Amino acid sequence: MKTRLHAIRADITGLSVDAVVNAANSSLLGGGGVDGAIHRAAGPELVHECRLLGGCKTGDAKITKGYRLPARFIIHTVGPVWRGGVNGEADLLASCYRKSLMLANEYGARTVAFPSISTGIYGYPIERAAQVAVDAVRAALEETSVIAEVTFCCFSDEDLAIYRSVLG
Ligand code: AR6
Repeated sequence: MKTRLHAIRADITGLSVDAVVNAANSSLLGGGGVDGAIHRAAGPELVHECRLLGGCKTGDAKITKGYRLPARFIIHTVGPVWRGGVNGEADLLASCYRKSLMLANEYGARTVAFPSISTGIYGYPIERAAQVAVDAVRAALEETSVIAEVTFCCFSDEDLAIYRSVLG
């Protein structure tokens, strides 16, 4: 099966996909950026479930229900903080995409949307992050069977142009 990869500009909280990915922090208890938007839109029950998860390591991912989102699941992953690129950032970022897709596959999510992990508050340069994201998703899809569509959900036209050029 050939999985469709595409990039759009949208607010990820409104997407009708099986799973949306959240760019969280290791507490999993909410924050700013896309994390704050997802928690606000999903409602207060989300943080109750997150409290039971015991946090999440950088590069790892955990799954919850989607609550008031159109998405059935939220996959919470913790991207690396950019520290110049020589501290394992690319491997950790790739791991976020890979672990998120493995969880989506395990839970039967056919359609998955990612925000541009680490490129906001965590400072990862967008061009580099987009290349890591696309490469990691393509590689992980070799090991999944149920995922039919992956959406890169960009928040600005500039980010969208970069993702589209990386996707080719
Ligand atoms: N839909 C899609 N993308 C969004 C949305 C949205 N509603 N809101 C923001 N973005 P960031 P990070 C984009 O900062 O860099 C939080 O406090 C945003 O423009 O959300 O991984 C967490 O709790 C950018 O392109 O995540 C962590 O502490 C992308 O989402 C920390 O921020 C990621 O930006 C994580 O930082």
